[in-house]
Amino acid sequence: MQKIVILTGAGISAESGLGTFRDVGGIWQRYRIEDVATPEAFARDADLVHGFYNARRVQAAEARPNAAHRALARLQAEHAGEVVIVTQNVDGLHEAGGARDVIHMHGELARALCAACGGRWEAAAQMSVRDACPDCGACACRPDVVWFGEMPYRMEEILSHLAGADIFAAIGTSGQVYPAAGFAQEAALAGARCVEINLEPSAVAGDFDEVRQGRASEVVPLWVA
Ligand code: BV8
Repeated sequence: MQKIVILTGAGISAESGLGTFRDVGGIWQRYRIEDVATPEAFARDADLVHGFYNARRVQAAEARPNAAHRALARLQAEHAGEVVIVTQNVDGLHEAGGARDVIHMHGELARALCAACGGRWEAAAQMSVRDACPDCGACACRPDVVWFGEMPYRMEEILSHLAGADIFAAIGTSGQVYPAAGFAQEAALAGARCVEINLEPSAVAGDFDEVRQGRASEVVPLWVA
């Protein structure tokens, strides 16, 4: 069995009703990254940042996985140990669709992080910086997501998977955020065949051997079959 590494972005959750970032009307057209998705923003106005993530956490909790999430879970189940899902998404829809061991390189809305001691715990639906850390008691909690200027999680592990990939697929991502946008080149260096599945060609479509255009819930089940 060939090793398959899959990177997903906001586009795979779009049909589950969760907003993407850079499409028309996207999140970054309604909020400025500098106001809600950097450590400096959090230091400046923790309540504004928590409000931004609290609203998304409620939305994500109400969302349901779509056929694309379920198709990737089937692929994983049919090829135990050979299919790695890396997601830029902070929702839990891959797990809700049956996927296992998902690598959340940009963190998870469902997790809280203590900025004082590094403790992590399950986030309440509505979080505030005044919530006391269950480990150290400090009131310094933040969403456990990776902001711009912060190192994404589990990068060594991800790069190791890419180095051994036979197939790399990027699904529902605009290819505008690094290091994720550079993964196709990493995989190609290892000799992997790279496939992009997206509504429109991404900013790095040229890094792929094949580009399949369409909605994830339609194209991914066909690609997995
Ligand atoms: C890092 C947080 C280094 C959680 C996100 C200056 C200072 C510091 C860093 C930089 C800098 N300049 C550049 C950088 C690097 C920076 C970067 O890449 N910036 C870009 C904007 C140029 N990257 C970073 O800062 C990263 N860290 O470099 O650290 C370092 C080194 C050492 C030590 C310390 C640090 C961190 C990046 C992570 C930032 N956090 N999210 C959250 O709020 O969610 S990233 C943000 O964009 C989103 O969260 C998302 O995860 C990510 C990618 O977006 P996409 O998922 O691709 O979504 P998008 O809307 O863009 O595209 C959706 C696509 O789907 C579209 O193409 C659309 O056509 C398609 N689609 C829509 N519907 C469908 C569909 N496809 C199929 N079916 C459909 N139905």
